Order: sequence, then C-alpha cells, then structure tokens
Amino acid sequence: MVLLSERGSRVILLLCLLGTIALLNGSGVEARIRRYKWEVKYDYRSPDCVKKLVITINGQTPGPTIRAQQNDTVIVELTNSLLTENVAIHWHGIRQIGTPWFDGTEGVTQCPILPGTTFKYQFVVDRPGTYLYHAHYGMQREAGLYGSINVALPDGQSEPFTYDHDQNIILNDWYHKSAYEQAVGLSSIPFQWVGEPQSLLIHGRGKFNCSKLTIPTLDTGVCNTTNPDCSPFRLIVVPGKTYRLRISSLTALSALSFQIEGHNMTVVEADGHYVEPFVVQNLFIYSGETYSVLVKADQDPTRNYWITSNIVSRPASTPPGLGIFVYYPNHPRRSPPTIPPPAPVWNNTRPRIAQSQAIKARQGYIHTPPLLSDRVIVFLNTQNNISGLVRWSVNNVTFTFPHTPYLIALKENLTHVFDQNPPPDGYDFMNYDIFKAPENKNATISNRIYRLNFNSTVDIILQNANTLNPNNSETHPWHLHGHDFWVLGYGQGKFDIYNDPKKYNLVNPIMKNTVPVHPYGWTALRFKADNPGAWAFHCHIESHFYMGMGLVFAEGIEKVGKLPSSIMGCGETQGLYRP
Ligand SMILES: *[C@@H]1O[C@H](CO)[C@@H](O)[C@H](O)[C@H]1NC(C)=O
Ligand SMILES: *[C@@H]1O[C@H](CO)[C@@H](O)[C@H](O)[C@H]1NC(C)=O
Ligand SMILES: *[C@@H]1O[C@H](CO)[C@@H](O)[C@H](O)[C@H]1NC(C)=O
Ligand SMILES: *[C@@H]1O[C@H](CO)[C@@H](O)[C@H](O)[C@H]1NC(C)=O
Ligand SMILES: *[C@@H]1O[C@H](CO)[C@@H](O)[C@H](O)[C@H]1NC(C)=O
Ligand SMILES: *[C@@H]1O[C@H](CO)[C@@H](O)[C@H](O)[C@H]1NC(C)=O
Ligand SMILES: *[C@@H]1O[C@H](CO)[C@@H](O)[C@H](O)[C@H]1NC(C)=O
Ligand SMILES: *[C@@H]1O[C@H](CO)[C@@H](O)[C@H](O)[C@H]1NC(C)=O
Ligand SMILES: *[C@@H]1O[C@H](CO)[C@@H](O)[C@H](O)[C@H]1NC(C)=O
Ligand SMILES: *[C@@H]1O[C@H](CO)[C@@H](O)[C@H](O)[C@H]1NC(C)=O
Ligand SMILES: *[C@@H]1O[C@H](CO)[C@@H](O)[C@H](O)[C@H]1NC(C)=O
Ligand SMILES: [Cu+2]
Repeated sequence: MVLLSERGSRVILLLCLLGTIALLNGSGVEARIRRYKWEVKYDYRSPDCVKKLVITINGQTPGPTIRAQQNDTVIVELTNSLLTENVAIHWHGIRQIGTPWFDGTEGVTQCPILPGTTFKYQFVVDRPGTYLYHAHYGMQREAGLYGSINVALPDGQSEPFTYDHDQNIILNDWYHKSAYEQAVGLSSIPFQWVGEPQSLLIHGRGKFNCSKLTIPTLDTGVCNTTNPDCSPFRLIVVPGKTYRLRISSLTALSALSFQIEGHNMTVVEADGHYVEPFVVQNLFIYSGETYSVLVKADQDPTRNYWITSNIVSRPASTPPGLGIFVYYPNHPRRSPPTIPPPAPVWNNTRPRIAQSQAIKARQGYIHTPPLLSDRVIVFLNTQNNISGLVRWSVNNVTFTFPHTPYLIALKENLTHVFDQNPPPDGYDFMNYDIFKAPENKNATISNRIYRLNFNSTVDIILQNANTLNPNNSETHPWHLHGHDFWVLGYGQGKFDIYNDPKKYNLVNPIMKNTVPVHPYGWTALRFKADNPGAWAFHCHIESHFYMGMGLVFAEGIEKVGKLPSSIMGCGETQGLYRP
C-alpha cells in the first residue's frame, strides 16, 4: 500500500486499521498504528526558483506530515532510492523510549540505510505536540529531507487553548551548493566556509533574484521566477478566526526572526510542551526548535499582510523569506500594499535573550525538576584551528564518529572501536578568557563519550566563547536526543559555578529538546538520564556539527533490549545478528 497523499493515507489507515490492529493500552484508550511507506530519492526542484537536486519523500519536500495521536505507534517503511547515497532519518523530539535503535542518528544508533534497501522505523509517539523529522547523516538534511510530526491529544482530551485552524510552517535556509560541496569545503585546508544561505524558505518556498545568479548559464530554465515550486507560501485566513501556527526551524545555519505584519502572536507551545502564554510581535527561532503560536485574523480584512523570516545573529545579506497572510476573500496573489516589516538588528542580543527567558512552563502543566543534580558538566564551546583544519570543540574535544555506531559497540562490548577514556567534565575556568580568540588554537579530535549513571540527574552548562575571529561569538542551538531537559537559566559572560545556580528557575522551567546558547553567554539545563541508549547532544547548525560541535551520552546500556539486525551492517557490526 503506497500512500501518496497525507489526506489519502489517513483515510486509508482508518479503513484498514480500525478493528484490525487497534491496540488497547493500560488506560483503555485505543492506540493506533500509523503506517507510512516512503520512497526517498533525488528530484529536480526549484524551492527558491533556482533548479537544484533536492531529496524528496514520495516526491515532496518538505516531506509528508506524520499525523498521529498520543501513544500511537508510527511505522515508516523507508525505501532508499537515492541510487548512490546512504540515508538515515531522525525523529526529532521523539524520545524513543524502549526503541533507542530507531532514533535514526547514523553513527550513533544505526548504520546508514543503503541504496536499494528498505528500512522499517517503528516507534511510539508518547506525548502530544509538534515535532520534526529530518535526515541525520552527514549534511544530508540540507538537501531537503525533512518534515513535521504532529501528535494530537487522545480523543476526548483538549488543549489548554482554542483555535479554529491548525497549520504547520517549517522555516529553512537554502543553499545553491550541494551538501557535498559544502562538506568538502569545511574539511579542506585551506578552509572554505559555506557562507550565508542564498535564500530563506517559508514552508519550502523562497524567491531568489534571478539576475543575481553569479554563474552564467545557457539553460534559461535554471532560474525561473514563474516556476510554481517557488510561488510564495500563502496562508488564507477568515476574518475573526484564530490560527494555531506550528512554526519550526530546520535551518542549516541561520537563527531567524519570524513575523506576521501587523499581527501579534501568542506563544503557547515549545518543543512539545505548553508554554505560559506570552505575546510577541516577532518570534526568534533557532534550528531544531518548534513553537505553536496563536494568531487572530483581527486586522483590516480588505488587504493582505506579509509573513517574513529574517536572519539574526549573523551579518547576512540574504534577503528575507516572504509569504503572504491572505484575508479571505481577497485574491491570494494580491501583494500587500506595504513593504515587508524590517528585520530586527542582527547583533542586538537583548530581545533574543528576553524571549528565551520568557518561555516558562504553563500553569497546570509544570513538571517540577529534581531539586538537586548528581553531576554538573560544563561544556565550553570553542572554535579551533587544528593544523589548518577549522573545527568546533567542546571542552577542547572535537567530535568525530567511529566507524561502528555507538549503540551497537556499547551493547556488544566492542571496546576497541572507540576511545574508552572519558572526555572532560569542564575546562580551565580560571584561565580561559571567553572574550578572546583561543590563545592556543589547537584541540583534540576524539570519539570519546560521556557515560551517565542510569537514572542520575545531570546538569549541563553550555558556555559560549569567542570564535577564532576577534570580537565574535555565535549563537548555537543545542539539541539533545532521547530526552527533554529543563531549561534552568540563561546568563551573560562566564558562568559562575558558585553563584549562578542560586538563580536557577526550579519553579516553572520549560522542558525542551533544543535550546540556544547566546553569544558570550551560558545556558543551564537539567535532565534525568533515564532512557537506556546512546544519545547525541549537538549543535543543530549543520556545518557546526559536521565540524565537531557535538558529543554522545550513554546510559543504562545493560537495560537496552535486543538490537534489531536491520541497524547493523557497517564497521565491525557486519557479522552481528545475521538472520
Ligand atoms: C500512554 O502510554 C503511557 C505508558 O504506557 C500511559 O501511562 C498513558 O496513560 C497513556 N496515555 C494515553 C492517553 O493513552
Ligand atoms: C535583482 O538584482 C538586480 C541586480 O543586482 C537588481 O538590480 C534588482 O533590483 C533586484 N531585484 C529585486 C526585486 O530585488
Ligand atoms: C518558467 O516556468 C514556467 C512555468 O512553469 C514555464 O511556463 C516557462 O516556460 C518557464 N520558462 C523558461 C525560460 O523555462
Ligand atoms: C501587539 O502587542 C503590542 C505590545 O503588547 C501592542 O502595543 C500592540 O498594540 C499589539 N498589536 C496588535 C495588532 O494587537
Ligand atoms: C552591530 O553591528 C553594526 C554593523 O553591522 C555595528 O555598527 C554595531 O556597532 C554593532 N552593535 C553592537 C551592539 O555590537
Ligand atoms: C595539536 O595537538 C595534537 C594533539 O595534542 C598534536 O599532535 C599536534 O601536533 C598539535 N598541533 C599543533 C600545530 O600544535
Ligand atoms: C589556521 O591555521 C593555519 C596555520 O596552521 C593558518 O594558515 C590558517 O590561516 C588558519 N585558518 C583560519 C581560518 O584561521
Ligand atoms: C557485555 O558485557 C556485559 C558486562 O560485562 C555482559 O553482561 C554482556 O553479556 C556482554 N555482552 C556481550 C554481547 O558480550
Ligand atoms: C587543547 O588541546 C590542545 C591539543 O592537545 C592543547 O595544545 C591545548 O593546550 C588545549 N587547550 C586548552 C584550552 O585546554
Ligand atoms: C529511577 O528514579 C525514579 C525516581 O525518580 C524511581 O522511581 C525509579 O525506581 C528509578 N529507577 C531505577 C531503575 O533506578
Ligand atoms: C574588540 O572589542 C574591544 C572591547 O571589547 C575593543 O577594544 C577592540 O577594539 C575590539 N576589536 C575589534 C577588532 O573590533
Ligand atoms: Cu553551533
């Protein structure tokens, strides 16, 4: 059964699953199986009017939305039709409790899926909310392999807010160079930076100015502003109605500001958790984050309004991403009579920090964190130059993958496949000047991992610092697999390990899976190491992770069940569990 359209798949599933594979769980609520068949392949597409090879799922980019209810089982049978390229898909925000082997992180939880083969992902979506999926292999996400996961509450339960319509909006940035060309540049000596993106996409659509194409071409179809792929994203709204926009970012590099001209937005959800509502005119959003905002169509209905996304935190010249907020029954093609609202000043960090600090758990939905932690790990984020190779490091360690995925190596006691020594829990707090480029630019390249005691409470302090360039510090969105963490606080400058913990929010901290560390600042997190498996924790900027800005936690490996043979096949795993 190949399900091509989302709508079609829901209908077919209801028809063929009701009564046959409906599972009753402990609470007597019916949990269903949501089955998807995906073919992943390259297609020519023009998301920003420039023709490029793009990875699609059943012909779509962004891919089909997975729609499920809490506690449903999602099965995705993925056929890799990329011909000469491996693939792996990560289910971003889904904790994979009991199925750590289906996290989809190549090199950590599975071997890559080979061309011509079909891999079956199967996992439970145990919490309602807005999540994502995307490629997690090399820099493959940038090629367009991504989409949304919407998990609804069980029948009969309702959200703590109301709305008339629900709409996903995935924000992205877009490069004309292939992910391969970028990856090779990042690994070259001399270093070739990927640069700023050419376009910003709103739900897969942007508009490049064709007369700016630098490579002359005889093929006039290469940049075609009338290609339907790049007609702007339009949201048609009915006056007086309220819209829930599930806004997420999967940018390769950019931190964004999202805005709907003339309309405020009420933030109600972040990374699958209800937020104590607060109003913004523009939403700052970092790669890997998801938010729900409520917008009321309560402005002058005789005209249309701009939807914009703009880059912040970097001095980019990328033009804004533009969509149109169309008041029914105005013509959807009618451009707003105004110029798009201006972008926030790129280097003004104050409103960004203020928004981060405003995100608190909603009253009635607070998960109180453990009041004490068992272990505190401070992660100093630096940029390094290792004999000409420009890399990012955490506590002076630049992450590199072993050839055998960690989960398999740990479960099978393959101790020789990666360095068994623990990486450092901190750095030289006294002598390291976070406001200057590192004095010694060298660092260690390593595949060491952090082993956490099962069920222990761990505090993570992300400490930002200066890059290799004078007076420069960047924003890094850190994403944790397999867990949500409590966000205990943000601060400016160097973290004070004696006094700053006294200011932690232990009353109503939001839980998230992705969080920014702001320039020259720190961010404090707490989580419980209660999910047996091996889990990546990394900067969600594609090029930064590729340049070593990440690490792996392992916990409760003895509690991990029998690994499926489908995740094997690479490195030293070839002989394991062959049928
Ligand atoms: C979802 O599953 C969990 C664990 O099995 C259970 O505790 C919970 O009650 C279930 N929730 C619903 C809405 O079925
Ligand atoms: C497109 O680029 C050309 C050349 O730089 C410029 O003259 C023109 O104003 C641009 N058009 C738009 C719509 O920005
Ligand atoms: C541009 O795209 C439109 C719509 O797809 C098509 O009709 C037109 O022929 C294309 N122009 C060129 C130069 O390819
Ligand atoms: C948006 O919020 C701001 C600040 O709270 C307020 O001044 C403004 O009037 C609001 N705008 C709309 C359109 O509601
Ligand atoms: C922000 O950047 C501009 C240049 O784009 C510079 O003139 C200004 O001083 C910077 N402001 C801060 C607060 O760093
Ligand atoms: C950098 O450190 C590594 C490992 O300690 C060492 O082998 C290498 O020689 C150092 N490079 C430079 C340029 O100091
Ligand atoms: C990195 O260091 C090398 C010397 O080892 C130097 O030639 C190169 O310019 C440096 N690269 C950057 C981006 O700082
Ligand atoms: C790995 O080591 C653990 C602890 O020493 C042991 O219990 C387990 O059986 C070993 N697993 C394999 C596959 O050898
Ligand atoms: C980082 O590691 C390199 C290579 O081992 C070493 O030379 C350097 O002193 C270390 N830097 C810090 C800040 O620890
Ligand atoms: C983990 O901790 C919880 C309390 O936070 C406790 O109820 C549970 O029994 C612990 N599990 C194990 C395996 O230690
Ligand atoms: C960097 O900032 C310091 C003060 O914070 C200033 O004295 C210095 O001139 C700046 N350097 C550059 C290259 O902008
Ligand atoms: Cu980063």
